Order: sequence, then structure tokens, then C-alpha cells
Amino acid sequence: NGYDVWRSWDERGGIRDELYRIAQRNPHLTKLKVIGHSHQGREIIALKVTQGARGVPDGTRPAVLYSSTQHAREWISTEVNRRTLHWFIDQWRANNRDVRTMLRQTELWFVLVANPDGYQYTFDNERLWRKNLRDNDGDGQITNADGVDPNRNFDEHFKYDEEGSSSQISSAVYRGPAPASEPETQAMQGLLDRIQPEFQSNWHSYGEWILYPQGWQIGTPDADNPLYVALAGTDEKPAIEGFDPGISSDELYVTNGETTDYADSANGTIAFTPELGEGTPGSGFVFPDDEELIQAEFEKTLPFSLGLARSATDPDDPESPVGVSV
Ligand code: 0X9
Ligand code: ZN
Repeated sequence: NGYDVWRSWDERGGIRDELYRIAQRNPHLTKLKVIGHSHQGREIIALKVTQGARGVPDGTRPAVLYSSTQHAREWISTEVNRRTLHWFIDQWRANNRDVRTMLRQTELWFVLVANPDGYQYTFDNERLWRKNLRDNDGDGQITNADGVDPNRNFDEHFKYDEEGSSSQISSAVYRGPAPASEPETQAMQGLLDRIQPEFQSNWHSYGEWILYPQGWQIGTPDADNPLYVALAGTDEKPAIEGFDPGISSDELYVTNGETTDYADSANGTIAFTPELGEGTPGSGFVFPDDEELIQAEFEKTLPFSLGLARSATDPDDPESPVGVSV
């Protein structure tokens, strides 16, 4: 595809193929689940990672959901999440005792590409595409009038105001015709409701933040849950080095119909939106195609991801990986 590191969804050896391959090679540790289909018919895939994955019903063990690439152009989120998935599997296979214990007690869920249509479109057509590929105006082709923002379509404060999401079909934050109207939203909401995870990390880019609910209104207290601070850290000691933790509406801007607001409100999930970095200053959404920079971004986030997995068995007593006390 012309890139050193980045891989599309559809290509041979791409992200979809890889998920099937991981499931095939690790039958006792993983289970692949198709949780929906996009507008253009692509599978939306979740991979469960836990000991005896195919023998235990989904959601039996305390769960953590690592999701990425709701926004098509945010490729670094796919890659960081993909490397996290591999890290757990590799450590299991290498007999890392902590990881073995963790994966006996906990189920980790990975949705590497929550918006496969949009993601593929950024490889084939337009690198900076953000939304899904709903044909808003029904003209049979994709133009700037099309697409719904998957992170404005959730059934939580949907359409609350015109600031946090838009009614205009051509807007980058078009919310769609109705709450959870989009197949991508239904897939993610359905998974959240089914497994009711203790934690979610919904990877985005860019800006180096660790955002958490509520996002729909400035000044709205978060879920009043000290776990948000315990796991994201503080300005002085953030859980991801160099990142800025805080309530999403205060730190960044308001949104409505947002994923983590839904996860928190509907199921009590402690849900974060980490916004990854740019790789090099000024790269913005176009993180460089550079193995070292990509690997460094992943390694920076690993303590945070591990903290969620470790804490899932005892969410009220997080074993703070960066030494943040509750
Ligand atoms: O706007 C979004 O959906 C996220 N930022 S991005 O640049 N990746 O598009 C942020 C969502 C976090 N929630 C709030 N800021 N309320
Ligand atoms: Zn995003």
C-alpha cells in the first residue's frame, strides 16, 4: 500500500486479516466476534482475550474494552491498540505470571477499528476523512455532504445542543438522524451493554489528553467517581507521560451523543478518551509512518492500559501503575 507501517482494513495482511489470524492461532485465549456490519457491509470485529475464551460466556469475568478508530483518520489509535493486543498475547505465550493471572480473571476486549468504512476510505480516497460512510443525501456516492460522526451518535444526551454536535450533514460533527442510528454505534453500544465493562479506553488522536466524562456540558461533575483521577492521574503525575488528564468538556470542548458519556451513564463503566500525540510537532492527524515513533507512542501508553487491566478485578482498589494514590 506504499506505507512502511500503516495497514488498511481490506488489504491482504491488513487489520481484518490479522484479527482472524490471531483468533485462529490462539483458540484457547481468544474469541473473534462480529458485532455488526458497516454501511458498506464491512465487519465490525471485537476480539475477546481471556483464558478459555471460547468456553466462558461473554461478560462473565470483569471486562475491559480497548476501542479505537471511531474517527477514520486517527491511524495511530489503531496501531497503539493493535500493539496492546499483541503485548497481552505475547506475554501470555511467554508465560508472564502476572499476565497469566490477569487473563484468568479478566476478559479484555479489543475493537481495533470501530469505523472500518471510514478507515478504508482514508487509504483509498481521502487521508483526512473523519466520519463513517453513511450516504446522507442518498446520491449514491461519497462526498463532503456524507458521513456521520460516530462519536456524536450515541444514545446519551443525543442532540442536546448545537454546540456539542451538528444537524448539518456536511459538518465534521454531524450527529446523524437519530440516537444510535449508525451500525457502528449499534455495534459498540451493543457490546458495552452486553459485557458492561469496568473500564473502557476509547483511543483517539490527537492532543495528548486523557479525557473522561461528562462531555456534554461544561462544569458538569464527572461521575463523582474517584477512580477517574486514580487511573488517569493528575496534572503533576499523569498516567501517560506528558498527557493532560481531565473532564473532557472542560479540557477540550463539549460533545453530545459521545461514547464514553454513554458507557459511563448506561453501565457505570469508567470510560476514558485518551487523545494520542502527533509523533512530531505539526503532524496533527497524520502521525508519521515511522516504526520508532509509533512504537514509542505505544510504549508510553502501556502502563495506563495495564493499569486498567490490573484494576478490573478489584475496581475499587486500583493498583495504580504510576503510583497515583486513590
Ligand atoms: O471530538 C471528539 O470526538 C474527540 N476528539 S477528536 O479530535 N479525536 O475528534 C474528543 C471527544 C472527547 N469528549 C469531549 N471533548 N467532550
Ligand atoms: Zn477522534
